[in-house]
Amino acid sequence: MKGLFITFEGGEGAGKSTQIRLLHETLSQKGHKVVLTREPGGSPGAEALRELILFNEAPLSLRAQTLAHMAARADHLDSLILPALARGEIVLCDRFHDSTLVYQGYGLARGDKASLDFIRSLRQLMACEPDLTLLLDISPELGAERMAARGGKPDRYEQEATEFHHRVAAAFMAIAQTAPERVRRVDASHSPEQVAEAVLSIVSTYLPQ
Ligand code: T5A
Repeated sequence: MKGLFITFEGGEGAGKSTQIRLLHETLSQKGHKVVLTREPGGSPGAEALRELILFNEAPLSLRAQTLAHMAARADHLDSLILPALARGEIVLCDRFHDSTLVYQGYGLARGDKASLDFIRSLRQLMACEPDLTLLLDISPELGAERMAARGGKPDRYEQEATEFHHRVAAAFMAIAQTAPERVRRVDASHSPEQVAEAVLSIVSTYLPQ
């Protein structure tokens, strides 16, 4: 991979979409070629799967949800992310592998070893890891307040109980602690401008001179 692959992670309402948009604007203005994308989704096939994963009311087993996220990711990687990286571009992706480990592995499966092994083995098969992951960290309560203020139809995971979102927050923090060379935590409780400044100061050290 010649390009730079940056992912944004965090719980509901952490401000990922806001920050990834601001970073996209800033980097594009500086003359970088930047692709802005998201998961689940990002390519036509993966966006179709997104609807099924997030908004279809039929229950999906944990393994089916995991495989559906991975299937969407495979299409997204093959048709958008890997070609952009091969062209030397910067790819900014709203959620990626860590979300699967956190939401399916720790949120839904509560850290069950067989489920974590299942997810990790699929992740290994995908053979694509970000160069940098920005973890936008806010409390589940503040995230829920922001989501309530924003409104809109809640998806499959937003409807989960408060304890689920606490497990998600704890799992993201654990990942940041176990992979400090890749994952950088950003305090996302500040204003959008302050968070954007913190994000840019980290990203700047990864940019080609
Ligand atoms: N998922 C995803 C899995 O379970 N497994 C997986 O493998 C993957 C990839 C995706 C869902 O799928 C799950 C995780 C998710 O539940 P989504 O619709 O793509 O869902 O949405 P999320 O990624 O969850 O993002 P959200 O829509 O929840 O929020 P964001 O993007 O973190 O936050 P944002 O920027 O939209 O901001 C939310 C509100 O807060 C305001 C914004 O204006 C907006 O109204 N805001 C701020 N307010 C005050 N101060 C700030 N600093 C603010 N920043 C933003």
